Amino acid sequence: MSQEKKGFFGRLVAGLSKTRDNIVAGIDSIFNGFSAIDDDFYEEIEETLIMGDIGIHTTEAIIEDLKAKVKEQKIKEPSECKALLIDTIKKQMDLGPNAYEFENRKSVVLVIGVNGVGKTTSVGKLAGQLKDKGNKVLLAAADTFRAAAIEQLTEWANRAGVDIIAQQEGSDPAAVVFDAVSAAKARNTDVLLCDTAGRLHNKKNLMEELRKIHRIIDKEYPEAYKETLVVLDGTTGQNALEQARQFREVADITGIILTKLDGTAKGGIAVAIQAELGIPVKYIGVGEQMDDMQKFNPEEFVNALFQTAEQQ
Ligand SMILES: Nc1nc2c(ncn2[C@@H]2O[C@H](COP(=O)(O)OP(=O)(O)OP(=O)(O)O)[C@@H](O)[C@H]2O)c(=O)[nH]1
Ligand SMILES: [Mg+2]
Repeated sequence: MSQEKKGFFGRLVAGLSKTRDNIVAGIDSIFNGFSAIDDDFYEEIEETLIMGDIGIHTTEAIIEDLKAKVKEQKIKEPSECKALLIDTIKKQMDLGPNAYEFENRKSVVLVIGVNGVGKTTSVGKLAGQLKDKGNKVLLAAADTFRAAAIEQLTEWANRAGVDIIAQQEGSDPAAVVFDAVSAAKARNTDVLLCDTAGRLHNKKNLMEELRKIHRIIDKEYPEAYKETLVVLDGTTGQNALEQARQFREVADITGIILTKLDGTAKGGIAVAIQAELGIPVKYIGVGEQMDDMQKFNPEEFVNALFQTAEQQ
């Protein structure tokens, strides 16, 4: 295993330690503690997955799939079910082939989400990482609700070494996006990343504003590839799922950035989001620094969650 990979994996595992303690310790004791595959065995697995925030519907689907495989492969030993369970979850989390297409095209990435989930931080991290890969990146400070929001994004732009388009506090966010799109076209920018507000006077205003921003991008930059990422705070568990549902009503969400997995017992929510909403988790945040965001790798994530022996 390369040094780089080991570093990432180590961090991922460390970041998910609480999740692991909750889910995996439970799962392991079930796989080792039962001598027969019976209803009690399945019930215990079900309960453990739900406790780990994988969600009722998703858990039921996982259990059904597991039961079918056990029957089909005539498995008798509870311990043999662990690999099957892991495979089932990995299959649910598949990202599809075009998950990161926006990196290779002239694109606009809109980053949305409720307040405090980590939008601005994620935009900053993404800007730095895309720039390092040779992309020409521009930021749009479309959260004009507070002056501090613009300052915070400006700091990230400096850290990442990319340009930013901003206006003063209280200006129309759609106008900022309009300016940013013009600048992106004029400067031959590869990726335009738009930070947005998470809090307005009420939720209706927020959703209206996002619709308006979408319209501007569609009208002024129809040739751009569009990516809309919803940021969800991994520590909020099932609430995060509900937020994703609400944002889906105003935008064609193409992916999720799941943040704060470094301090949560609820990483299982990633599985639930993918399975219940069909929206892929594309990035995970595991800290506050530039390189504390990683592309989501279902294989590694599920292995980290269950800490299978091969990673030791
Ligand atoms: N531990 C940890 N903290 C994070 C992560 N992502 C963001 N944060 C922190 O969460 C806090 C909120 O992050 P912001 O990026 O300001 O969130 P936001 O969604 O832009 O917030 P508003 O603009 O107020 O809606 C900051 O203190 C970040 O440093 C993460 O992956 N892990
Ligand atoms: Mg912000």
